[in-house]
Amino acid sequence: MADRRALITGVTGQDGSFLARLLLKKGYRVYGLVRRLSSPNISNIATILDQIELLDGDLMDQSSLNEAVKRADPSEIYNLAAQSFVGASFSQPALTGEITGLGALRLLEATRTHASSARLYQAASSEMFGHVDREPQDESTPFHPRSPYGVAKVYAYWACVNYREAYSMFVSNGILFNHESEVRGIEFVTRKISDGVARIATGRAQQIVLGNIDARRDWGYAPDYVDLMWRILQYSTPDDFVGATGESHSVREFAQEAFRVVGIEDWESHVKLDPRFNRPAEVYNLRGNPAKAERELGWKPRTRFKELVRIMVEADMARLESTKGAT
Ligand code: NAP
Ligand code: G4F
Repeated sequence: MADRRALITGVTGQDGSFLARLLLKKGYRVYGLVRRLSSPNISNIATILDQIELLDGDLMDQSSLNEAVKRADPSEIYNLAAQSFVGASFSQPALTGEITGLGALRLLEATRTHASSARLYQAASSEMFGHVDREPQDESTPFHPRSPYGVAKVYAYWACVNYREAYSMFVSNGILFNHESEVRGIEFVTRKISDGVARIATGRAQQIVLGNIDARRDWGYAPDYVDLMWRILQYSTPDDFVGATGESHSVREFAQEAFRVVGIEDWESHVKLDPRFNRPAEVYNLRGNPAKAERELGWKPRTRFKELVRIMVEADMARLESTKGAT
């Protein structure tokens, strides 16, 4: 087997840490791009630090990306780094555009110049569909982004298509719907709920404060989705694929199910609504059609909604149990 070398941007994040483990299992040599922070944020990759090589770099900085690509000399590049929180993109729109949009372009340039035969995966998003005019959404659904984050992802998506067409590079977009896990960032609604429910169940808190609980999302489990990323880069040609479960549920249903896992029935008395968490423009309903990924790549999400909620709530309960006495 040829030397398989992968460079992952965003390796410290949810998806990056699952993908690094998957690629290590497959025998890849794994390089992870990390940006300089005053307090290193490596908890998600702590157990594999001795098996991967970290390279300094930032999607805001072209020369660091050039150096990282040269050093890793990768056969595959996974661009997972982003300012990925939609809520924050409204308060930091230009930063989000720089990292999430132009950052992808900088990585494409580094790849074109220093590793033009590498295959590149771009973490595109169902947020690009935004204000949808049809359901379910698939690869042919028009984009109508509703946030600076969504706008930046649309830019990155088209930059990838352009590099594919202009330079014949192997660049593919995975248009993934929401995927969550026990290491999901605490500001995202699913983890905010699973953590909040665990705190309430263990007597540490009384309430969870949420925004629009009627919003609906197509939620899957992150380990299933990093497998899809890998499959997309093994395909015969560069192409774009939707990754989704095909089911949508409301935030309200997620909360109700999470409270059910810990045996709390009067869940509504523990949920307070606060317009502070509403967005200037909301994406009300997303549901994807993963038929192309299933047909062409043999991919199917394995973890369904109730199982996902249970995994997340039980992980937060276990974490709180192991830190008894702490808040
Ligand atoms: P995440 O947990 O927020 O991870 C984001 C990663 O990007 C972190 O490793 C972060 O590093 C890194 N990063 C941020 N700014 C950077 C910069 N300027 N230079 C270099 N690295 C930077 O996100 P995720 O949920 O794993 O998602 C992975 C990717 O998929 C993202 O691009 C996201 O937009 C996209 N996506 C996610 C979903 C989903 O539901 N999870 C769905 C569709 C698309 P630090 O640790 O230093 O902050
Ligand atoms: O969990 P969220 O913040 O995720 P969102 O906005 O769907 O974005 C995630 O999925 C995208 C894929 O479609 C990714 F591209 C993106 O990087 C990210 O991973 O919010 C989900 C829904 C929204 O409609 C939001 O308005 O939940 C609603 N919500 C209601 N109360 C809340 C809250 N969201 C958050 N974060 N916090 C709340 O209190």
